[in-house]
Amino acid sequence: MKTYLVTGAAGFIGANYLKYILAKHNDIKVVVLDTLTYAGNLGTIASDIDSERCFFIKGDICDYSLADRLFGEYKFDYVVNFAAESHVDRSIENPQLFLTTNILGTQNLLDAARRAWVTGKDEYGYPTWRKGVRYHQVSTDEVYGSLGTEGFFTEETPLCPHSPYSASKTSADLVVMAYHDTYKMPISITRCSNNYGPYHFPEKLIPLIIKNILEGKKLPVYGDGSNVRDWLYVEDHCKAIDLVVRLGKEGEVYNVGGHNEKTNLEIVKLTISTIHRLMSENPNYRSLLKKKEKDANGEISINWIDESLILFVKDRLGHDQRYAIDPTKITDALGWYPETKFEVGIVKTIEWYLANQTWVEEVTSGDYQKYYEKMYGSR
Ligand code: NAD
Ligand code: TDX
Repeated sequence: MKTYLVTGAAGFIGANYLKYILAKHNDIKVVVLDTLTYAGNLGTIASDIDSERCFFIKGDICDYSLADRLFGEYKFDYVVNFAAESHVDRSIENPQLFLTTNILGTQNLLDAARRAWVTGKDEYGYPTWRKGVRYHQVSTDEVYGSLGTEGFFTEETPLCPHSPYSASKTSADLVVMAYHDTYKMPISITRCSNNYGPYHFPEKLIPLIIKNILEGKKLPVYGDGSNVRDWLYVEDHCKAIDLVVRLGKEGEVYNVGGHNEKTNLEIVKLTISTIHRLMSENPNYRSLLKKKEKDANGEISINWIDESLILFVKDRLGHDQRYAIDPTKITDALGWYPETKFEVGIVKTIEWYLANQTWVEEVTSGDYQKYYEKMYGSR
């Protein structure tokens, strides 16, 4: 029986990971630590929490005494750190929060793990570690910076972050590696490309576009929409983390990506046409639209759901042009590959949002409206 500390599991990827490992492994216990920022929603994982296999603790990864108390109480074998401030645009507005959570929060967890897991010293003065423990850091392809039209990020690509968000994630990776090099701490790191799927907070491109279409709003595309992201279905990312935590080599970095490059404009156009198609095939979905004008058949009209909704807006400061991952290492070492084809994953994702509007309303009822006004005005 392994006991996990999973931080940030009330957010997008952490929640998907929590659901995945609880379904996949019967013989595990999981403690979720999440401070429930605007991006964390307890409702997302409420049905996963019980008093036998999955426990929830509301708290900050930067809290020193809380981390010590949890390590003492639960005797964790694995720490999987998802907790972070994750939105690039917000990092441009408030870098300090990103540096505090993403760097110092990581260091605090590493130190708590170190205090709990070190058993003694070897003949050279290096700490010795409890058998079978692992600290895993969930990182991002953004640490590598930006690509031109050619090439892919490998694990050897030099780190060259540009935004305050990616600089904070890079710093955290360096601290994690430093603990491996200095203390021989058993760690691993995964660096993944852009995820999409259920429970994605609607400040990020795909869920924001879906939400805006349903509300009849314009679809903001930064700059000329030519920036490229390498999209991966979130469950494939969760599978990769599960493999690396259990079977990946200590001290190693693994890149995780979908070989699925799309420009932002392609993503927005595909989302428009998919919603249009789903609403043509299933008119019941049209009741989700805020605009209730009728078409010639007396149905709620979807004639306006087209590319005229796209609005090119001011570019993101320091906007990285292209991300693309080479996942050869994790495929060769652990047999991982992106199982969900994008054409399938994007339809599944849009259908999930159409079926889960209550979740969207729940997570966007607080700070979201203020944030949206500030970022995009009242469009
Ligand atoms: P998210 O913003 O949806 O969720 C972050 C979670 O962390 C939330 O539940 C939030 O409440 C929690 N949190 C924030 N600060 C905390 C603190 N101080 N203490 C405890 N909990 C705290 O993020 P996400 O998109 O699910 O990303 C999860 C991780 O994966 C992040 O580390 C991110 O850098 C990384 N990542 C994300 C993507 C992506 O496409 N979203 C891609 C690669 C890597
Ligand atoms: O309204 C928008 N219009 C737009 O054109 C938004 C929100 C985004 N964009 C563009 C910016 C990016 O080029 O779409 C692309 C994707 O943007 P985001 O969804 O904000 O993701 P990105 O900045 O690429 O970062 C994501 O992937 C890597 C996650 O948020 C990070 O946490 C992860 O590390």
